[in-house]
Amino acid sequence: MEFIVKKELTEIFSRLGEWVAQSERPVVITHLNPDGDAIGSLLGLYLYLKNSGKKAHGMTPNNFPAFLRWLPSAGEIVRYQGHEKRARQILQEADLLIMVDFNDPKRLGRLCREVTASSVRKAIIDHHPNPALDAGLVAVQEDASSAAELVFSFIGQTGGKKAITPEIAECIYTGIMTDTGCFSFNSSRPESFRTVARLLETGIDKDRIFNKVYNNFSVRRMQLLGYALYRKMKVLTKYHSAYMVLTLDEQKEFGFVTGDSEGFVNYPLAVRGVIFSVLVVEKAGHVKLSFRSKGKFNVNEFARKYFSGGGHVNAAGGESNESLEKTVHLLEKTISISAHELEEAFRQA
Ligand SMILES: [Mn+2]
Repeated sequence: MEFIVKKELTEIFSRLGEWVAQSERPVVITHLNPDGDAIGSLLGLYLYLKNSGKKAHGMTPNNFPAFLRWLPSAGEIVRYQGHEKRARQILQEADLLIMVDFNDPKRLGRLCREVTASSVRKAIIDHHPNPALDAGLVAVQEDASSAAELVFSFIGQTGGKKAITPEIAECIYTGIMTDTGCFSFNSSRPESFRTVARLLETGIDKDRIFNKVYNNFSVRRMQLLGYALYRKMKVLTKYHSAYMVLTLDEQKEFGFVTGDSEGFVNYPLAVRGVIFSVLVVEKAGHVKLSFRSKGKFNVNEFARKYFSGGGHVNAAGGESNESLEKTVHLLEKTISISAHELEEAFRQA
């Protein structure tokens, strides 16, 4: 089996391979509010380390959505929030920290202090631009479909074909599938499909994975989606944009649990003429925003500039500490400021 990665990345991976060989207690860590790529990358790498005889751990800052809990060994992930004492102990005993699917310490939430205070070796495997986390080894490839694809390259390069077990393949496939919206964006590199082909060769059932992740709504969640689209979607035709706002009261009404609004932001992009979509979710004490676009409109820049966030060209997140009302006002204003870029992107779409 051949693994094609950028040359610099091959070198970083071989050094990381040495670090892993020297490590007895590695910990794999991912970001706050983990998505499919975060959990898929974490578990894929965690399982590989465990299979290599390490006393490995996987750690998240907080809980992750129910549609990812079926993944192999998901129950072994240590959640920092609510299990601080145990997490701290694990971090104190660790001799290597590998961060996956993020490269900004802000994305660690309260776990940030523990990670930055640790003096052990740190490495990053990620596909987000502008690394801002202090680490000895930084394996970032921006044009990779997902962090999971890079984890696959690392395992393949270090452990060879046999190291990719069907369990690891399921985790990595989930990461690639979710971060590309089922291969509808971030997935134009032929190498991503070669990776998928190799994952399928391990015998995994990709249709089963799709059903576990996407055809897994609770009745209330499906009704919330219907409500959001019918009652809450605001289309700004002039700006080729649309947004939806979910208040805390509305979330309560629909028995909202973590992950329930996952993917909602993609739906307005299916409307003809809409190239920019925003989902605004009120949280206790702050407001969370998700951004998606079609084509050239850069939501990474938009999120960075106005909502202290970031991500990729077509998918990003951000937040606001203003009230919901003020946040929505700011959103409308920033959309109108971006009229020229939106118009350009619309014309090219
Ligand atoms: Mn990702």
